[in-house]
Amino acid sequence: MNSVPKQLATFAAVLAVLFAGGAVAGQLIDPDARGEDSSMSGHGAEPSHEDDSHMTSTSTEVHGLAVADGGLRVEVEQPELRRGREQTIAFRIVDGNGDAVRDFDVTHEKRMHLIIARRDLTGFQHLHPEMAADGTWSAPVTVPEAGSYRLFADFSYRDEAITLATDLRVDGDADLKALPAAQETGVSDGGYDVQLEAANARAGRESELRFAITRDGEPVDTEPYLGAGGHLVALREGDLAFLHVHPAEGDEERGEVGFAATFPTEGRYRLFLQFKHEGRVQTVAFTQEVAR
Ligand SMILES: [Cu+2]
Repeated sequence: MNSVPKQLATFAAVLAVLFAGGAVAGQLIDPDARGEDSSMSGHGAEPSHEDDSHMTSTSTEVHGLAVADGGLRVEVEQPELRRGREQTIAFRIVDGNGDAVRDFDVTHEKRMHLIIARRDLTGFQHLHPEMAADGTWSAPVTVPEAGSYRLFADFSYRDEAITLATDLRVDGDADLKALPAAQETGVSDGGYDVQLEAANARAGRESELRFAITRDGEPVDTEPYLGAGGHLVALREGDLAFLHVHPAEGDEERGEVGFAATFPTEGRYRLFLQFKHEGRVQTVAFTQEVAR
């Protein structure tokens, strides 16, 4: 796996370009020049809005807000799930002709990363579905709590990182939670203590996020998970914009996992750190405040 660091570096560079470039590119790119979107929204013949400062952080640069992007679309077979029972979630990624895409690139050891999170940023799940010959992805899933959820299909196609998202509904009355206040310590679902260091997280520039992992006070050296020391998903409060980052290179202090993340805007984000130890994947969540 000699190529992994290079892949990560490339991926990080792509992210950095996508997010760091957002503020500038939003001013430069004609939002009507995006092919499908312009015809769908009926703006093709209208003057562009590139001088409107509100356009600087549109979904053009922020991932995971749209069911269709980059000429592709996500279609979920059954977006209504029953609470608390295992069922199959199935979806396809289709192109402009409605044909299922099947030749995905491998990123982080998988061709498809499926993330599910409730609108209040609880109920995070990270799954790796399997693809049938006809291009249908499916995975068993159990969602214990009712409510409105987002499904994120995160993948790479023809060397372009794409995150498509759509709604899922889980039956029953939802007990929606306020986002927890920012806190530097958390406990994973398997009982590992995690300390977050994220001094000076600022919008639009690279921020370093370091997680120190201990169990019973002893530093824990994580095992490789998806080709790295840990995996981090960040979702923005309010719209669940999706930021998918992997460890920065060359940190690897004992018991620590470090990430370089570029948050597109100020605001609050929910960070979902996953790491592997003793063969089990641990998940722990943090609220991160990002300043202007
Ligand atoms: Cu994944």
